[in-house]
Amino acid sequence: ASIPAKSREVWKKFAVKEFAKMEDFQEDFIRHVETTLARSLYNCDDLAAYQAASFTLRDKLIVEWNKTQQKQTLRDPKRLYYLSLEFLMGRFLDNAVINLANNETFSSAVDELGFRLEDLILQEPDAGLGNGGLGRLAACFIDSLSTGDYPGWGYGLRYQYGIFAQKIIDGYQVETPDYWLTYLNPWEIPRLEIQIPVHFGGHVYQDDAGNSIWEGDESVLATAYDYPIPGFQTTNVNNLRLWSAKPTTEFDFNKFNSGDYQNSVVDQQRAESITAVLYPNDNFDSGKQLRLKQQYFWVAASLHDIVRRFKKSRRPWREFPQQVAIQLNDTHPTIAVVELQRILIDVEQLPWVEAWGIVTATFGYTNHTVMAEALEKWPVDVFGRLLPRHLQIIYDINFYFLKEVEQKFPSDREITGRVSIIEESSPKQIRMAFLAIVGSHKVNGVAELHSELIKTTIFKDFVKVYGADKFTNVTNGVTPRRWLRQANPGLSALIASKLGGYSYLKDLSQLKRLEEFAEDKDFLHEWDAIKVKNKQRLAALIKKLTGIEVRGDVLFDIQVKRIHEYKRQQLNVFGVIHRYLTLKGLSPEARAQYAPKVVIFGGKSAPGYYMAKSIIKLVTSVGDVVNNDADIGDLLKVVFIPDYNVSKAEIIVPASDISEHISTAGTEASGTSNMKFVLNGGLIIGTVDGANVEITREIGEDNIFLFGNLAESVEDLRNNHRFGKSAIPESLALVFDAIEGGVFGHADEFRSLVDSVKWHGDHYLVSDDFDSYLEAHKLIDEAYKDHDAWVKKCVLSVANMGFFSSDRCISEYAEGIWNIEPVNDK
Ligand code: B1H
Ligand code: IMP
Repeated sequence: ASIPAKSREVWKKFAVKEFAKMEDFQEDFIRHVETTLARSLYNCDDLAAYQAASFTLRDKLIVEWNKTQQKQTLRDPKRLYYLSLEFLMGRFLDNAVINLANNETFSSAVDELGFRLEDLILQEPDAGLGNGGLGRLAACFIDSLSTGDYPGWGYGLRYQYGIFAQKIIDGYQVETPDYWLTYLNPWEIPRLEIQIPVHFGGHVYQDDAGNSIWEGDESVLATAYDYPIPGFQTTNVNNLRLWSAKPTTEFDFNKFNSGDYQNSVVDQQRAESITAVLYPNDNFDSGKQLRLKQQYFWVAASLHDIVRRFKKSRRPWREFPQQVAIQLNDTHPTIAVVELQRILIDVEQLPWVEAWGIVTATFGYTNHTVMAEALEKWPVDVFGRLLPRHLQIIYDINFYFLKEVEQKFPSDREITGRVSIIEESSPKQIRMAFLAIVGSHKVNGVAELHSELIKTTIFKDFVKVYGADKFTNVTNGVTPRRWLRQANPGLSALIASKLGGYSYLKDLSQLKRLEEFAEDKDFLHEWDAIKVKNKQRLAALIKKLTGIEVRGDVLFDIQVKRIHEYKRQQLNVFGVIHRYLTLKGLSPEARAQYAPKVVIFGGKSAPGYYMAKSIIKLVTSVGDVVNNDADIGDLLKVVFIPDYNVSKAEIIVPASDISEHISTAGTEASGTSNMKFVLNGGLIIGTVDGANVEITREIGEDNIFLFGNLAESVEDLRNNHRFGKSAIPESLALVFDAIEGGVFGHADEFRSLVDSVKWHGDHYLVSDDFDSYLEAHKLIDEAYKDHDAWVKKCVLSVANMGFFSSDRCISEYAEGIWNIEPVNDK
């Protein structure tokens, strides 16, 4: 309800003011310490100071948030809703300072109050509501939507436990829960008055008019927490709305009347478990029933909110797709397709065909993986018990779809079985990716190679059914605000000094002008000095976290990402072992020909993923041997950084000379850390996979170390293994001999790692790519010796990375898929 006209003068008189001056900020800060936090100058520690500083910025954000939302409500443009089960946001304070305030002014204002901004930033726990690339991509997209003035909302879940914290104990990964909400969280605005009922289970019956009525037997409430998302150099502030599950205030009177008070409370508490914890799997579908409940809870609440907002402008339903675009981040929100159809036919009483036309014009689906074990399927019986009406609708969708397919291919009797949304296996399963394709108007992959692969492999029959135009590519990108300005203040300032300010962070193609400085000795020198500083910053972190001392002036070779067989950290560690054995076999003089190097690993394994955990153990065990070998000294150090997360990435990424993106060709859909590393002036070693292909095209073949077999050969190579036609190369055999000989501790611990290559078909083609991998590392060693030439390569690479801004990515989605436009006063 809005304030009556006669009272508005009072409101305007006391509206929150901008803070232009340092003193304004300090005044607000102290007010928050004394009132919001109920502290004083006698008991204000770093935590309280972090909170007060955050509340101060948040006030400004909320003012702009309100203006943005009011403007959007008034203009009522088409809006984009990004549905993602993961938003891997990291910290907010640092980002808000960069986007909202003058960094130096803010920092000295904090200084004068007796604190250091860097210390306050460290008080904030990461918002780790995601697993890896997919979740961080959603976070970058939200940032770019705000920066580009797009009317876009994110919808997700407010997990109480984010991705677990990883401890390394005796070389093994141990998971501990990430309860990140211990202290007051200044970055969220609880909207506890928003309470959307969500139902599960029950049964469906027909009423007298023949309508289907779904009566659930369990209800919970979805309540909203809003995160204002600032843009860079704009006043536009979008909203990320995360849902939290709460018990209904209604009481189960049956239990109450039978005197079972205790149990009726227990039932209510169960509601909260829906949003308790993020499933810690990356590229893997665990198929748990609670996960399905999370999905429907989130989708139902989000659609309710979207439909409510649409209805405010009293437009006819057929205009829904002109007002609303919904993007499905992977198949996790696919039930939204069914839920919208249900709302339209069961609640709004639209005819099926009209409703289905609206649904399919609204949704877009982004696929992020071709790996079989990651493709979501739900057993029909599990699904039907939780969502009986939705199951009926899925059968109807499939019925109409298959009829269409039959008409189109009357002589092909197999195709309907291949494209059916229901897999006729036992048990029968719902193929969520197929449902997402049928329910959307566009399907996109996340890098060129990947988008080609989905058309020729997992979705090839759908290309026949719908034509190739339904399938498109939008290559991923990353936000240069967090991944350059925030992570690497030194380099971004140097670039700003050459390009005339920081506007390049909003138009990353401006980096191209750095090419003019590629021969400038002073510039190259400054550039290199920044890299060394970044490496020293990382060396200090390594010392703090692992106790291992590494030099800051040697080659840093880094692989940080989720631990996964397809990402092939095992290839990397086998290569490290090979280098170690080679060095050991040389005379001290010959050894001195090698440049010293630090090999750094980091990343989490899914808690139940045995092979990934073995890889971690092998890395730490190799480190224990190599780092303590007097023959080796500084020539080789091996480090595993525990608990890799967004805020650690901000320190690690700017410190690489070389980073590794070495997945089996055809398995990594895109990768986004490859982009972050190159953007920060590191070179990469990689396979011809994911976005490595386009990075190569942009920066030039001379500036990247590519190796290994191509995606097109993978099937044949796997077959060769199956029929005993491949041999382990000599180089790798030596590595296996050392492992099996107990050089790195009990061979049994690494048995399955070695055997999967030697005896079990080497699915990830480690043996096929090993020699080529070693060759690429030789080239790296050579290239690094000519240091000036190396730095020049780095500069030329950065100059050509403009394409990989998530701003470019969002503008492609906006034009090609969402059909939305910026809302601003320009
Ligand atoms: C990516 C996932 C993923 N692809 C299932 N698929 C999950 C699948 O919890 N689950 O069930 C979680 C995550 N994540 C990644 O997406 C790709 O592997 C990367 O190559 C890509 O860069 C990233 C963003 O597109
Ligand atoms: P929603 O779209 O209804 O969720 O509203 C989101 C925000 O938009 C609100 O919190 C207001 O800031 C703004 N808003 C909503 N309705 C109106 C209106 O009628 N006039 C101006 N602003 C509005």
